[in-house]
Amino acid sequence: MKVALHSIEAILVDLPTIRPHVLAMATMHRQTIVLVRIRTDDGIEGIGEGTTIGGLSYCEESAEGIKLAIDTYIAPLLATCDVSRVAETMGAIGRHVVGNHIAKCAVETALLDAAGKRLGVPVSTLIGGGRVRNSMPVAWTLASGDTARDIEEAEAMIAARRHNIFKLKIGKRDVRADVAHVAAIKRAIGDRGSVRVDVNQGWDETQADRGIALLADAGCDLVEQPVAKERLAAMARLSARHSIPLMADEALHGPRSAFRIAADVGARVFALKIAQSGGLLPAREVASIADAAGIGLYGGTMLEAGIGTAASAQLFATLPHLAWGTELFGPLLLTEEILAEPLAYADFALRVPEGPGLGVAIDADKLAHFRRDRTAPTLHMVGGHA
Ligand code: MUC
Ligand code: MG
Repeated sequence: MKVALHSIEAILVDLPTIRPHVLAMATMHRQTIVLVRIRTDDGIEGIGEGTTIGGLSYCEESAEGIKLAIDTYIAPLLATCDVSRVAETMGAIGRHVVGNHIAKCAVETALLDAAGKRLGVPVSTLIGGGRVRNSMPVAWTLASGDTARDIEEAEAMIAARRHNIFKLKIGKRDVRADVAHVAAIKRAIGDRGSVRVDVNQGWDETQADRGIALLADAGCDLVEQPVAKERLAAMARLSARHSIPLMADEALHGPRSAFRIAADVGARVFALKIAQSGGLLPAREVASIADAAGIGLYGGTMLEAGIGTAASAQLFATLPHLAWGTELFGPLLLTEEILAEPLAYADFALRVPEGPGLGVAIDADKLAHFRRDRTAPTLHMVGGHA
């Protein structure tokens, strides 16, 4: 029986970060999530999240643009679909909306959450034939902008048994200063943890050649997106020249880009992100391409809050290989918890929620307090009913 859309809301929610998060392209003091709430005419509510980083400095989508794409273009398309048929619905959206992967991911997540609740199964069962793991390692990003503070933070994380994989944000200062920062942190942590870096496209090929060689000497395990995302040939040359694995992040936008990078041997590891891929279903295709090409997988984040993090975990729980673990720490970077019951982090890992759909629920009071449109909410009704 066809299930029609009853209503959809895309809500901007501004949440402060626990400290400034310093990336090559932006310093974050807060995170804005786009929370999507879909109600279907069989009385089910599905939730999703679309989140990007640093306004428009990280990619082509901003939080405000994601909301606009959903309200103006995707909501009317959803009104014509059987929304219980998630792949078909996303196919219809894909024929009319190019790009806008984060907006599509938010909507697809809400549809999958509703579908899982309708059938009484977790999203992992719906999309991946069930789980191969119930928990997964979670890295922490050291990005306070200060070496001593980063070391203190890493020590506290190891002592609390919360994280022992650390991703360092570099690419903003000159190569030598960045490498000295990484080397100091690796010296302090030693064999108690893995140190990796994310250059966020900050280097040209010559800087990358120098930087990667020095990072390998400093004991760094992985180098993420050293050069601009379009520089696939440079990534391939760097990958061939250096033994330290390179990871593609911003260069990955779903299966087609994954296929191209895999064919060009442009990376030995993929940062798999549901948002950048355009949803959990296309992200699963990216994972299959990686597996077929012998490329390792790392479960990436766009620093989503609890809903997007739970959605990512539902997918990552189904992947046969997840050699590099994940970085699903987004909710821990925020001062406020938007979920009624927070995700469980312990023993260096995140537990995948168990219940139907995403297995998480929103804290209504927190949402009411932190939504940007506190005074005038926008709810799109289909067919005029309440
Ligand atoms: C990125 O580029 O990977 C993920 C973790 C983090 O600290 O920043 C993000 C974005
Ligand atoms: Mg990255």
